[in-house]
Amino acid sequence: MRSLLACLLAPLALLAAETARPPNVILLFVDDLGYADIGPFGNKTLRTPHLDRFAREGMRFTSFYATPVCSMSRASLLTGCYSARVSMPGVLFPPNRVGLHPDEITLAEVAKSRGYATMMIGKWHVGHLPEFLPTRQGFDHYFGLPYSNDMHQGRQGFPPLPLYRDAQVIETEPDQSQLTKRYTEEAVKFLRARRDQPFFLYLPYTMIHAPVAASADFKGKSAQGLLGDSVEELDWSVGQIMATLRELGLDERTLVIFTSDNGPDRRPAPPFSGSKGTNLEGGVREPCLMRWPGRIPAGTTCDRIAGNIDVLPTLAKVIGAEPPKDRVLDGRDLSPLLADPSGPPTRDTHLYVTAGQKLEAIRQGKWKLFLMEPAKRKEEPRSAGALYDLSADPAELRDLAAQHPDVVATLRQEAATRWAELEAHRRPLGQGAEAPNPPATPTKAAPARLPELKPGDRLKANLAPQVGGRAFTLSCTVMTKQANTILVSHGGASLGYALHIREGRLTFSVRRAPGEDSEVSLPAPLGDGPHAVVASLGKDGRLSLQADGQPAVTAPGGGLIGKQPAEEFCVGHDAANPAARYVSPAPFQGTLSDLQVR
Ligand SMILES: [Ca+2]
Ligand SMILES: [Ca+2]
Repeated sequence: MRSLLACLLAPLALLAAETARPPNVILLFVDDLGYADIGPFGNKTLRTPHLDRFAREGMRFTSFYATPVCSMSRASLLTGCYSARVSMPGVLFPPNRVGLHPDEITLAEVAKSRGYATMMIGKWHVGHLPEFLPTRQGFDHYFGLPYSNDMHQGRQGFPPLPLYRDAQVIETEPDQSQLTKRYTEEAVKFLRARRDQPFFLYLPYTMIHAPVAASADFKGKSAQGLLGDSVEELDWSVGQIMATLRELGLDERTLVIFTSDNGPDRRPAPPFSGSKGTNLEGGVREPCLMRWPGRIPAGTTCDRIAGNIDVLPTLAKVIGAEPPKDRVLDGRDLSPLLADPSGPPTRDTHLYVTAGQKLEAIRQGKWKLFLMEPAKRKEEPRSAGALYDLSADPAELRDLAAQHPDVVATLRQEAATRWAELEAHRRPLGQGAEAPNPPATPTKAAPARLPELKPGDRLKANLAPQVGGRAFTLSCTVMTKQANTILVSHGGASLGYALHIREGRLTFSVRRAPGEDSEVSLPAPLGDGPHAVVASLGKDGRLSLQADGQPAVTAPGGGLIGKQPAEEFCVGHDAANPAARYVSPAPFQGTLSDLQVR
C-alpha cells in the first residue's frame, strides 16, 4: 500500500519540484540597434523572421528606454539604476582606469543569490581592469570583448583588441566577422550544459556597433549593405537560441528579453527624431521584446514607460530573489505588466541622463520636458523648456510649453525633486589600481619647441604634444587684460582640452567625449602683471589649476582623454571646432611665453 501510494505521489512531487524551479533568464542586448531596425518595430527592408516570431509569441514594449551611449546603458542594465546614480560616464576607453564599482550588485549577483549558473557572452564595457571584469561581478564565466570593437590597434595608443575567456585574454584582434557566430555557439553550448539547473545568460552582442561585420553566410545577402547583413545575422542568432530552448524543453520555463543599448549610429529611428548620442526619443527609445510562453500573453504590446533600469527588479521578482535593500534602485518590477500590458504603470516617470551625468529631460506620462540649454547639448537640440506630447508628437517637433505652463511647472518641480534625491544618493565609480603613465607615442617628425610658439601659431596633430591616454601638465607665463580669450586649445567637438579665460576667470577644460566636459576655474581674475600658470590632468582623471604658486583648485574628472586629438594644437586661439565652452573669445592679446606640455 505504502509503495502504491509512493508510486502515485511520486509524479506529483516531481511536478511540484518542477513548478517550484524558478525560471531561467536570457538577456539579449544588441549594440546600436535602433527602434526601427527590426520587423516587429516597423522595419520593412530587413529580414528578421526569428524576431518577428519572438514578437508574435511574446510582448513588445514600445516605450522602453536605454541611454544615449554604451557604458552608461550597460551600467543601468546591470544595476537597475540610472547611470548617474552609479557615476558611470557615457563611454569608457581603453586608457581609462575606472569601472562599475565592485560593490554594485549586478543582475548576475542577484541571480547567484538564488544559486543560478551565470554566464556572460559579448561586450562588457563597464571597466576592463581585472577588478572590474564580469567574473568579479557575479558571472561564473565570460567570453567576449571588454569594450567596443572600434577600440582596436588601429586607433592611436590603444592596445590590440582583446578577446577574453573568463579573466584571461585568449586572442587579440579577433576576426570580427565571426563574432556573432562564435557568441551564438558559446550560448548554445551553455544552454545545453546548464539545461538541468536554473541559469542566467547575458548576451550583449558586439554587433551592430561599427565597424560592422557579418560572416560569409550573411555578407552581401541583405537589402541594406553590411549593416543589414549584420542585423540579419543577429536575427539568425536569436533563432538559434530559441530553437535550442525548444529542443531542450525549456521554452516555458525561460524568460527571454531582447533589447538594445542605444539608438542607431547616425541613422534615423522613425517615427522618432534623433539617433545615438542624443536624448531625443530616437537616441534612447529601444526596441524591446519579452517572451515567456504561458506567463506572458502572446502577440501583445505594452506602451507603459519601462526601460533597462527595470530589468534587475523584474529579474529579482521572477526568480524569487531579494532585490538589493541597502541602496536606492531606480527601476521597478515589470512583472505585473508582463501579465497585463495595459495594467497600471509600474512607474510613470523617466529621467533622461546625459553622457556627462547631467539631467537633460524628464518624461511623465505623455509629457516630455527638456531642461538643459541647447548649447550644452549635442546635435538636434531642443530648447531648454521645450515641452512635447509624445503620444501625439513622437518626433518632438511641436513645442507646447506656451500652451501648458502648468505642465511645465509640474515637470520642472518633479525633475528638481528627483535629481536632488539622486545627487544625494549618488554612488561612486570604481577606481582601478594606479598604472605607470604610458610613454608618449613617438612621432615621426621632431616636435616643435613649444616655448618658441607665439599667439596665432598652430601645430598639426602629429607635431602636437601627445595627450591621448596619459596624464599631462600644461604650463605657461601669461599677461593679458582680456576677459574672454584662449591661451591654448587642442582638439575639437569630440575630445580635447583648452586653457582659456572666460568671463574674467582662467579656466582649464577637458573634453573626453562629445558633451563630456570637465572644467576647473580660478576663483578670481588673474589681475595685471605676468602670472605663472599650471594646469594638469592627473592619472586619476582629476583636473587641477594653479597660478603663481597659490594652492591649486581641483575638480573631479571622468578619466583621461581617450586618444590623441586629430585637430591642431593652437596658441592664443582655437582654429576649428571649439575644444571647450568659450564665451565669445577674442584672439589673445598680451604676452604668452614659456609654454610647456609635459
Ligand atoms: Ca552602443
Ligand atoms: Ca558586485
